[in-house]
Amino acid sequence: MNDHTIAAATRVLACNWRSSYTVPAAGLYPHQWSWDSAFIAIGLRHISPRRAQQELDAIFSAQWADGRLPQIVFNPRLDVQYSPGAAFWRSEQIPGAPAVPTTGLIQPPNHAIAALLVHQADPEESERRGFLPRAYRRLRAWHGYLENRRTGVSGLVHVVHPWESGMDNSPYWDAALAAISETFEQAIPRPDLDHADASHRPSNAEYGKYLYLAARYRDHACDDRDETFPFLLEDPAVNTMYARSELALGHIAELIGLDPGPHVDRAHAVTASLESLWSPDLGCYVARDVVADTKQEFRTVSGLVPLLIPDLPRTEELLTTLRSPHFALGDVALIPSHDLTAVTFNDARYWRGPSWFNTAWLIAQALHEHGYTDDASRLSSQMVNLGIEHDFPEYVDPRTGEPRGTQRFSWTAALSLDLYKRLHPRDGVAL
Ligand code: 2M8
Repeated sequence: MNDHTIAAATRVLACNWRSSYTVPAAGLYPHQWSWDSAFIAIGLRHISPRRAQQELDAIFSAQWADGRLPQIVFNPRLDVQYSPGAAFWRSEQIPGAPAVPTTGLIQPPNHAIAALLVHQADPEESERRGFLPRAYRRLRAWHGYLENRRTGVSGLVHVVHPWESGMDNSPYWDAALAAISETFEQAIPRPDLDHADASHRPSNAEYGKYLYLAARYRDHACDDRDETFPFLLEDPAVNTMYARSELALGHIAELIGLDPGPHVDRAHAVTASLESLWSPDLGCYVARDVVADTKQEFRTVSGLVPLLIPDLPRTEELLTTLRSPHFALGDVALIPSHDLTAVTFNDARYWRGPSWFNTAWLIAQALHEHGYTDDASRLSSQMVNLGIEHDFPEYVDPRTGEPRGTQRFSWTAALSLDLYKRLHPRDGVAL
């Protein structure tokens, strides 16, 4: 990447900008997605700290009365272009939903991490616009929702749908979905297949289960007190981002003159609870099915993301797994989303093998913070080079680096830009 290619990343973000937020990709994802926006804001802060604040403000303004930040905020004018859309969710009929149409589901809580970085990019502009106190109120309510409505006896947050993990067709969800005999009975539109190859996307059978679960949640008014909900899983990456975001929220609290203590305590409590997801056989964390009370013994990139927790006792073991033939750090184009040696590995299909730029960013950040600066720099360069070579692909084949899914994908551009700026810190921060 050079200055010319910084311009290319900037162009993707400019083309995907829609007056107050950025769509993940113009055709495939025409609305605002929650965790995408947080990753996008991390890149946008280098171009326009103000736009980065707006990006987060847009998702905050769709917050539900109970504090949840929705997975998707819909642009109702484009409802036929994505499924399931606003007409499926009918959020205007659900008590506590915001004025704008949204889904009732959530996505991983990476927002406080982004808000802190966005503030730090231009503290004066942040102060002028009152960004931090406003963000803090929204984030405290969001984390309150996770603590009060989504945390079980294990002390960990659970997801009620594969979409909530952001890693939609991860093998973690296979057994839980297989145990559900019902499927969605109506026609299942797949406008996604107009924009990406069917072999890169989840299957129709998976979509049947996805829509069944989404409709069931919607029909229970998205109320988390539904005790018979058939899908409840604890995911390592979701809980890591929650713990890490609590640390960021503690930092934000301090910056606005409040007590960081409760946030730091919460981060430590979640970190301690994560231990229950450790798999000694696999050398990484795994998901737990709360309904069946079983661990899902798969190596996925989600199980490595806890590296992002500063005082994690398992750093060395995770690094060994990251360097092993299962993830082959240094020998692959980019870290795969699933174990290269597993029978369930697929080099093209979404979150069952392909390499993603957001997880590579999380791991590069973690490697850097743990002092593995060479590994972090190598990984960052790989990511930046692949991003520019293939016009910012959604994901890539882990071995060849060939692009998969869609292109001109916003978080790929944003996070490549972020790493580039930090690798070449002329006017940015050093990695
Ligand atoms: C993918 O998920 C959406 C549903 O949320 C889809 O396939 O239609 C995932 O990769 C998810 O992590 C991401 O946030 C979303 C938009 O980029 O696309």
